[in-house]
Formats: sequence, C-alpha cells, structure tokens
Amino acid sequence: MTYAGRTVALIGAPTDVGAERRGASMGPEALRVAGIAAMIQRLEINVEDLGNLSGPGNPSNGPVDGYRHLSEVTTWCQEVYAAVGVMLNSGKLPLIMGGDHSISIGSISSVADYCRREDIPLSVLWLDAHADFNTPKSTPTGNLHGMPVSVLCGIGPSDLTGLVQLDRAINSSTFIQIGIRSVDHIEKNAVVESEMSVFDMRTVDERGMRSVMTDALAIAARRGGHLHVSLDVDFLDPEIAPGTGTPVPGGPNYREAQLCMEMIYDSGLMGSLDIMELNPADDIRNKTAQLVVELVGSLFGEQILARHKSPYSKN
Ligand SMILES: [Mn+2]
Repeated sequence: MTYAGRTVALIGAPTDVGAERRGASMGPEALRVAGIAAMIQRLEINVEDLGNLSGPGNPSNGPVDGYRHLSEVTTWCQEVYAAVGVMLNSGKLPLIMGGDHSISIGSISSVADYCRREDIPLSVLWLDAHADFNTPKSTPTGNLHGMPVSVLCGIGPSDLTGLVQLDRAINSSTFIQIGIRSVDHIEKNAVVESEMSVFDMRTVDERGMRSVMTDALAIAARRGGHLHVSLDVDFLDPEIAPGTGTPVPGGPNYREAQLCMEMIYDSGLMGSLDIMELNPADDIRNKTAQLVVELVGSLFGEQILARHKSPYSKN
C-alpha cells in the first residue's frame, strides 16, 4: 500500500476570484460533506483536515491590464503556497481543495520550490478540459483560472510568477495534460509551441485511456521524483459531473475517469493533489462532489479487487 501510514493534509481554499462564474468557493465544504476524509481514512491513511485558508472576498470587478482580481488571486495563492510548503516539509501529502484553478498557481509554485530544495525532478499531471495556457494577450476574459499553466511556466504578472522563489524547477516540459478539448484561438499556437506533453480528447478517443495513461505516467516515471496531480473537475464529462463552472461536452466517462485515477495510484508517483473547480452552485444534490470523492478513493488505492501487483507499474 503506497500511502498506508502516511498523512494526507486537507487544505481548503474557498475562493472563486479567478473565475467568471461564482460558486467554486463552496467546493471545499461540498467535498467534506461528500465524505472526502472518511474515504481516505478507510484506506488506512491518516487525514488531517487543516480547515480553510482565509483570503479576500470576490469584488466582481472587470479586468485591469488584462487580468481580473490579480491582487486577490495573489493573496490567495500566497496563503496556499505557505500552507502547502509546511505540509511538504513535514512529510505530509497536501490535498488542496479549491477553489477555482488559479489556486494551483500557489500550490504548484510551492511544490516546485520544495522539489528544488530537495533536488528532485517535478512532473505535473494536468487533468482538465482546458489547457489553461492563456496570457493577458490571448485571454478573452482576463480570468486567471484560464492562465495558471502559463503563469507557472513564468509567463504572466510578476506578482504570480514570483511565487516560485528558488531557481525555477518548472517549465512547460514539466506539464503532462490529459483530457484537453477546449483551447482558445490564440492559446492553441502557444500550446503547440510549448514543450508540454498534451494528450487531448481526440488522442483519448483514438487510443483509449489505458494507452494514454501508460504513456503519460511513463514520462513522469522516467523523470522520477515528485508527481503533482491537478484535477480540474471539468476534466470529467458533464453528464457525470455537472457541478463545475465551465463544463465542456465530450470528457472522460465514469469508467475512463476511474481507470485514469487507478493508474495514477498504480504508478506510486503522486506526491500532492489539487481538486479544483468543483462548483456546488451548478451541481445536482452534491453528486459531482460524491463522484470526485470516489475518484479520490481510487487515487489513494481503492480497488474493485485487491491487486497485489499492478499490471501497469514497473515494480
Ligand atoms: Mn482548469
């Protein structure tokens, strides 16, 4: 059991300042109500719920110099950066509950600095309908939840790119994206020109989730070190996961999503996890939160039958 005896630290970041549509600020509590702590505990893993971080409210302002709510997003990300760093340094596995996806700028900046201090390579598995690779020049809206990947690659406002304090352990080659199916017009060129490994939905359609995840995890395994998983709830097909602010049809179905999570567990690589963009205001009786909790169970080792040795992992 990869995680048995370890401690998962739940960190709530209840904000939607990086999004157009409001409601992701209720995500952490919906995950608690759906039983996220009990799901992980029943796998013989310790859980410490650190509660919610606090930060500025949502002023619902328009964009300034291409960004909406830059100072609010920065404050939230600073809080997340600090909390995640404390947990990583104490050997705990941080699970950050968003919040909109701009919060990942804080969590992944902290993971990148941790990896630099420990001198270990970093891979980020970005599970999302969107590439989140916009810049102020390409964004149609100015919403920072569409820009976390470019900011983490060092492109964007210095308030946010500067969260990574040590010599950058992160660039576009760090990112492995799965499930992408909605990329803005100018953003497409930037994605193609980047060094990201992108497995879009057409690739999943043609090759199947098993083949895609085998290749995606092999990239991280070859590199070794730390794997951060950033799950945007809109990765999932809206038929099974309506509770998110920017749903896009044609995502992974229930079985594909389960296989994806089970294979991440089998790899034994995951060292930190974001769950972002759960929006209870768009959900139906908390069913998306319940689905996400099931998927979190799979990420931490819940299986249909006990597999003592995975057919996918190399060891
Ligand atoms: Mn996203």
